[in-house]
Formats: sequence, structure tokens, C-alpha cells
Amino acid sequence: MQKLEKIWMNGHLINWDDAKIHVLSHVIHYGSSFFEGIRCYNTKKGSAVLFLNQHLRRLHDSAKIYRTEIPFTQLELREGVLETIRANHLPACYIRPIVFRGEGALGVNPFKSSVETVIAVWEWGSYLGDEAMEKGVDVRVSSWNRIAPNTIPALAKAGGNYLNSGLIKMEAITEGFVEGIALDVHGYVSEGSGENVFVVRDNVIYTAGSAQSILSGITRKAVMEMANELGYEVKETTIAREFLYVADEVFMTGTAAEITPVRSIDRIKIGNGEHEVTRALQERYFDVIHNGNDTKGWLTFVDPVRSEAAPREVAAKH
Ligand code: PPE
Repeated sequence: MQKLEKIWMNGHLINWDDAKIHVLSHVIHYGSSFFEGIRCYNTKKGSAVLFLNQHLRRLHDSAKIYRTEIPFTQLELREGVLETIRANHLPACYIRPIVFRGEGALGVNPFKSSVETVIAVWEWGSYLGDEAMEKGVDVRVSSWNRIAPNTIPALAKAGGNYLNSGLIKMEAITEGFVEGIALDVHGYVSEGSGENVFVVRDNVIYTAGSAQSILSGITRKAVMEMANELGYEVKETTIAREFLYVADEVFMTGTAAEITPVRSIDRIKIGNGEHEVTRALQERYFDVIHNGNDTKGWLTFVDPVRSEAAPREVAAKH
């Protein structure tokens, strides 16, 4: 990872190298952290953060599930995110706000440990390989299931959840795949190690529902909205494993993965390889993140002066 200048820690920007914690911090021993992954894009209308409010809301939701009060409001964190991007002078970056239990007392009980809040940014390119977006990725159905309901809450984006994701990912990579799709404990399609999964057949789009142990993806929700606007029927439902193999298209969504086509599952080729529906969705998504054409308030421009100026420039040309 390339070192940058500043990291926001508990309300202040500090030097990258000073953003450290003690080895006896609660989070290291018990996985007690809640985090987000957000992208800032260098759009044609200026640097802009995608779905900033939605991510900060989910961060607060994750903490709430674990009875943790974040000592900063969503508005304060929003400012913190923008300040951290500006301080590191990056036109595009990945943003990682993380809230964790720090020092205080070891032992399972988190209540005795401090709550620390950090915002870091770094440069992060393609998540599933440079050719993934164009050609699609080869994935397998994981031998690991997703976390079971009423064990570790899947709707909370908590550090500990990612032990499960790590098993799915390591197995996939070790066996020559890019990613794994995990089933829920009942054998229905759940999600990838860091992405939601969509299946297309006969122009109907299917995705697992919140009862299938998924993280309720923010990209997932946006894709469902865009699909509806494009006239596709979208169904949140239980999906059988074998339905993946006979799909016309499968694609994965996430902040990091964006909208990535899947070309094979368990070495079975998916559809005709054209990814037509996936392409239509990618096109709309890329128009927002590359061109800055945002009609829904998805983008928060890092530099407000430019974002106000941009629409007038566009308007003047017409
Ligand atoms: N499921 C999981 C398990 C998950 O981690 C992510 C995001 C998603 C679905 C998609 O959610 P959303 O980003 O809101 O559309 N995974 C993040 C972290 C990846 C990592 O390796 O770290 C991400 O995409 O940023």
C-alpha cells in the first residue's frame, strides 16, 4: 500500500505514520470494529464521493446493532471524510471510515473499552483484476457458507464478519478462481466475499434478499433502482445454486467491485458471454462516476465551488 500524508483520528488529522493503536486494543482480540468502504471518483465535473450519506448511515446502523455509540454525528463524519480526501490531495481514492473498540480492558465485554473513530484514504484500482470489468471473472461456489442468521449479524459491516469472507476468498484464489460465491446455511445463493450477486434469466434480474445472510449493499440498491428504470423486473428472492449455471448473465456488485460480470462459475460458462444487461447497467453507473452525470444526488463533490460551476458550464453549451 502506498503511504499517504494524513489520517483522521478521533476528529483530527494526524500524520499517516502516527495513526497507530496498542496491541492490547479490544478490536485486535475480538474483531470489534465497524467499517465502510466508499469510493471517491475523479469525475469530469470534479472529485466526488459516491453514496457518502448512505455509507455513513450504514456505519451508524452497524454500530447500533453492536450497542456502540459513535462519538461523531453523520454530519461530522461527512466533514471528516471530505477533509481527509482534501488533506491527501487525491482526485480519486478509496475511503475507509472505521469505528473500533480500543484500550480499556480485555475480555469479551466491549463496554469497558474506548470507542475510536478513524478515516483513512488510499488509492485502490480494480478490485477483481484489470480485465474483470471488460471480460468478466471466473468464480466458484464456495465450500464455505455465509454466516448463519442469528449468529453474527450479516447486516452489520463488522470486522469479525470478514473472517468468513477471508475463507471464501482464500479458497477461491488457491484453486485458481478470482472470487467465491457463498451459499447461505440453507443452500441458497448469498453473496461473494465482498460483493452482492445478481442473476439474469429471460430479462428478469434476481438477487438474494436480506434473509440470505447478505450485507445489504449500497451498490446493490443502486443497481436495483437503475434496473427498474431501464425497464427490467427485479426480484429479491431465494436463488438455488444450480440457477447460477443456467443463467443468461451473472454479475457482482460492490463499492470496490463496482459492476463486474461473471463469465464462469465452477468452470461452467455463463450464458453467451455478451453480458447485455450487465453492460446496460455498467453504462449508467459509469455515466455517474466517470462523467459526473448525477440526477439522483448520489455524488458529494469534494470541492463545492467546482460542483456548482459544472452544471452551469454544461447548461451554457446547450
Ligand atoms: N457483501 C460484502 C460481504 C461486502 O463486503 C461488500 C462490500 C458488499 C457485499 C457490497 O456492498 P456495497 O459496497 O455497499 O455495495 N465490500 C467492501 C469491502 C471490500 C474489501 O475487500 O475490503 C467494498 O466493496 O468496498
